[in-house]
Amino acid sequence: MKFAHLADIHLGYRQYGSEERAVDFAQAFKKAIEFSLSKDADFILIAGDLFHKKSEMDPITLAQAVLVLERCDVPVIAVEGNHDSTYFRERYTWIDYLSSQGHLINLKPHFEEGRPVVDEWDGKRGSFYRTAKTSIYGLKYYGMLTERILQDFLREIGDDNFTIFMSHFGIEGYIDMYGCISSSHLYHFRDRIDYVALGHIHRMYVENDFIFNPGSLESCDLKEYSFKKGIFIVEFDDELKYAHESSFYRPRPFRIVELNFSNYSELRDEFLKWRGSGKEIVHLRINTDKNIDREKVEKIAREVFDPLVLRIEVNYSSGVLQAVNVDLSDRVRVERNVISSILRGMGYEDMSEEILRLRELFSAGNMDDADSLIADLISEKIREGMEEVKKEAKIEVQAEEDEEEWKWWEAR
Ligand SMILES: [Mn+2]
Repeated sequence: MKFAHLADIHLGYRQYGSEERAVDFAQAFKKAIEFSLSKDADFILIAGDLFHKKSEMDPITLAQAVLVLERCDVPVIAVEGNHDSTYFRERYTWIDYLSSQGHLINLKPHFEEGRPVVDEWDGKRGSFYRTAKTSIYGLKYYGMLTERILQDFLREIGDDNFTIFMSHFGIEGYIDMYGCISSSHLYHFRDRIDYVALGHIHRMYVENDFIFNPGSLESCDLKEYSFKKGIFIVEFDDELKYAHESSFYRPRPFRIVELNFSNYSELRDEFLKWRGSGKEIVHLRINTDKNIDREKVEKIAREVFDPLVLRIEVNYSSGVLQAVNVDLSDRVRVERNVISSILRGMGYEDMSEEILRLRELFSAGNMDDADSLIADLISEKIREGMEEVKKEAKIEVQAEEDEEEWKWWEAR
């Protein structure tokens, strides 16, 4: 039995506004699938974030997914990631759409009385799928509720043959990222689960030949450039064998150049030392204590680097501002107290932790995590609001929906 494990494909990501970057993501996906098929995989796993955006689908991105998936003559089994899914709002996702068209199998539980129900894939829905020698259980990303749902879900996993648990969340300790979960929840079920297939963190890691995260294929962010990325090809007969593969493609190169500015001709000489093969994503960090002409810098950089994308960051701080000796932990503590007391005064004390965290994420420029946190907060507030409404009106919303609503997506 052999399978491929992919994650974090991010189709449709026009990084830095570049159409070519969106093509890079699609090419990487195509090559990863072709490679998996060439290795005779019996099935292919996509552990979340096939698409970069939850909505705003365009025909090219959809075609990039469909044209590749169409060529797969083995099952492709997926879960939704934070980029694919909108948590609890019962919305039809693009992964649901691909599933309804037979391009892949989208595993996710449904809920009864707030608990996940783990049932077998029936051709339209389900949260586990059986092949001849393997059971695959899939749980999508549920924001800040993932940890709680995970514990309920794992208890439902049966003790079959080779068992894979696939989901989309980070494990604590690999990267400083919002929403990571302790791996102890998974080890608790090690007697029943043979392979944990994760996505979310865009960097490869393997923990005790049990928890596997392949990393993304391309860099979604400058800081991801040095991460080890690729896919796993996994084989199981009597023992587990695996290889992390990335030889089948070449991610777009990033070039980060940091230097101190003195004059324009020296700048050109410095750039020449850093020149690469062209069509790279070039990120310049220029430290200076005088005003510089950005357009002039850009013109020189374009001539030297012939970049696909050029980004220029100018730091005027050097030599102008002197560092003030402040105890950072003290400053943070004072700031937290001030913000907490303001929020308390405004009746928002229950949200002060989240607001402080948001402030940290914004100041670190970590917009992706800030976006996730905001989406979580909103969905949590909507959920709380819904519960209040239900309590007050004392109506069984669920029963009514079941009878009245036309489930058009089932009418294939
Ligand atoms: Mn991702």
